[in-house]
Amino acid sequence: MFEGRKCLVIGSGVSGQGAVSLLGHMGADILLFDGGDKITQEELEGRVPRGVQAGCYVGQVPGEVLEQIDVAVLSPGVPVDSPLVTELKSRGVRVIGEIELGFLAERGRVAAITGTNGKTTTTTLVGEIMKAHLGQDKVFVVGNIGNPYTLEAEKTTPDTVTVGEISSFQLETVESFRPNVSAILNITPDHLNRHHTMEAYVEAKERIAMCQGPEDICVLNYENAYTRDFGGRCPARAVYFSSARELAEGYFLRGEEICLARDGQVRALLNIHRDMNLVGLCNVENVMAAIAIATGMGVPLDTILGAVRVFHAVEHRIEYVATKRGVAYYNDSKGTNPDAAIQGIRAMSRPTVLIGGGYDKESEFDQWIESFEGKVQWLVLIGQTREKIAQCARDHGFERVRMADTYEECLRLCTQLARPGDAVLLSPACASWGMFPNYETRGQIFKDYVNGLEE
Ligand code: UMA
Repeated sequence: MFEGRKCLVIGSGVSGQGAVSLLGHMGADILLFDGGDKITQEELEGRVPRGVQAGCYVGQVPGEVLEQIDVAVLSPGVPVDSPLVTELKSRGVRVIGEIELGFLAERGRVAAITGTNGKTTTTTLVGEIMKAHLGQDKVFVVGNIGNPYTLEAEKTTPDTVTVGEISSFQLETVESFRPNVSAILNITPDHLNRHHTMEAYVEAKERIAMCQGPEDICVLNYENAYTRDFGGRCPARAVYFSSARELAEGYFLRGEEICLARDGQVRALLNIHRDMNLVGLCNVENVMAAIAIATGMGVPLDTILGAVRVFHAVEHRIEYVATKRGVAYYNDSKGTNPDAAIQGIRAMSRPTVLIGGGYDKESEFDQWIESFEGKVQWLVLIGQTREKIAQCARDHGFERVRMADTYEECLRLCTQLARPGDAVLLSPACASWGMFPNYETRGQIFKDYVNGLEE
């Protein structure tokens, strides 16, 4: 498919390295480019996977080289409207994303999950369910979760299942990607600095089902206006779930029971307190979605419920860390947008000292502040967005705001402000970029700090 074709991989992070590796095995003539200002030529060359040949360019690709490119493969972090990509498109170069490249090598079945929030938990749970059904070595969990699709795609066979967490960044550049079961968990404003408008963000998310047909399934949240509406237009068969009302057909919450309505019959599947180890309504939704996805992939209900019962919270997502001097610490570093952070606050059952702020994605914080509802005692702010959030808090009459210049200062301040019986919650409503390389580092530093506190 790409044999002998000149392929330019843009971005040399984990996705770019995966793409180079797969293209190498496909016999492509590879060039690797990175536009980062901190990376040197030597470092870039060091990122080319062993056994693969690739010409490396830092900062700029010379015009005469651009002229020879047949295909460009974008890493998710590369905007589709960046000058280099625009130039390549104007030259008629085929531009695809790393997920599309992975899918071109796929030989098995695929379940793909997107949504503003809940993707990682749902993807991990679906992966666990599929492993319980097929065995560890028959399931690949890939995508935005951190494991590039291009590193696993060649291992797939007609008996394997790939479970992908697919972000809007990744969906912008799919062409033929066709999951057997897709899911859009919810859509709320996020990444508007990249997609510019909500319409473009929603459109990117909907691309997950773009190539599906009536024999495929798309799992959708009935309580989100965007995803509910999409069910009417979606090319796959829509299967809904709802945490707020009883559905005539689909998965819903009745009291403490997750139920399935099918062919006029309602069946209680599991109790959200007894049979689940996850907290918060958002996780009830994630579990309902995972059951719907796994059922769509042909897993028997008993296997699904068995896997749900033993599943624990994903790291950095409303993760309980420890209780020190009567204060319970929760790491929700993955609360990288206001909507996710609202779920974090809802899951708290104690007065809460909240850590907020970080990279500016042009989010609006009003609803997040409104969700404090007497539960948040103090808001401790860090990062680029702290002034904007502080102003927004004042506008909503919330005055108990403190500023910290460094993360260390912020953590110490939280410990001083929290009283026995309180919770300290890291759920910043912002991405970590600018202060940390990723949300995992932000969460890990928090956990190390908490674990180092005296009992
Ligand atoms: N780069 C360029 N030009 C650009 C932008 C970046 O050359 O215009 C270079 C950078 O200098 C850097 C490299 O590209 O060297 C980084 O590429 P990348 O940003 O695509 O990052 P990867 O390391 O390949 O990780 C990506 C995802 N990153 C992003 O979407 C920003 C990871 O998601 C994902 O886990 C990984 O692929 C594997 O699929 C992270 C993320 O933050 C977790 N995702 C966002 C989110 O969850 O909100 C969408």
